[in-house]
Amino acid sequence: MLVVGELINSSRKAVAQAIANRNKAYIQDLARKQAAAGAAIIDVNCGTSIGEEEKVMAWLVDTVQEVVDVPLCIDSPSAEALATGLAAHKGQAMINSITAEKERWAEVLPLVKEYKAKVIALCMDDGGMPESVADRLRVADKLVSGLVAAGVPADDIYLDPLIKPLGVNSQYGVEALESVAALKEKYPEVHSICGLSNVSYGLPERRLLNRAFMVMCLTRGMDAFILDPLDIQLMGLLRAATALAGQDEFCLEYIAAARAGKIKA
Ligand code: THG
Repeated sequence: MLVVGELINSSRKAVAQAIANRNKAYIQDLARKQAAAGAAIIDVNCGTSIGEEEKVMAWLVDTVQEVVDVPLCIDSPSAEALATGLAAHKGQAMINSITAEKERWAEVLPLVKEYKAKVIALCMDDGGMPESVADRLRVADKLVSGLVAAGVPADDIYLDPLIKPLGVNSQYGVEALESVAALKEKYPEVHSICGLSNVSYGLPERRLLNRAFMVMCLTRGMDAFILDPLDIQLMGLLRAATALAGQDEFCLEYIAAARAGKIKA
């Protein structure tokens, strides 16, 4: 199970503030804590740095890589910011994200190839957000065949079905889960990933929904999550469900996490 730590994201007020003040200590503390809690990759997003996102992304990458060994997930709607982040990054980065939208595809694919990066591929195209399982499969087909044709190894591809808020439509949870299963069936060699927070948007006690949704996605074949690794309940469920799904030989990871105090009942 791959955990991408989501906390260094400027949509969070404290992070936006720290980035604006170039507060290295705050960012580095968040990086260390997430890596220690089990994040194998750390997402970095500075979308609120309007007009200077390119410069700030390079600073953010340097700042985080100064203190942790894990690779980063460079997260931006701006291809220029992705490029400066990737240029600053040491080791194999992950790109968040490419889509099948013509313009996005054309600007991000060259970066995936140049940096031999892992890539999150969102199941959307110029028709907008997917409306059904069939929509996601149709777009995933374009994404996977296009990426593989460009020489990207299947193992570096992470399909994101795009999770919509359950509060908007009570079938959005089921639709997402069926998409995960269908993607796994059709592309067994490709990974799938999602953020957990969209599903609970607008509902109370969001972490309960995020935690339940993570376990349900995992049972349908999802093998990576963008999440808050400092949520010890969430990480406990993730390690437990991974072991129960037969993906943790001799329960070694579960036992190690418990011994290190990283998970707790
Ligand atoms: N797929 C992909 N990328 C993504 C997402 C996804 N990136 C963004 C998001 N979803 C995952 N990242 C975050 C980062 C921070 C928060 C949630 C998701 C967060 N949210 C607070 C909350 O939920 O309560 C609100 C913000 C705040 O604290 O001010 O912290 O699905 N590919």
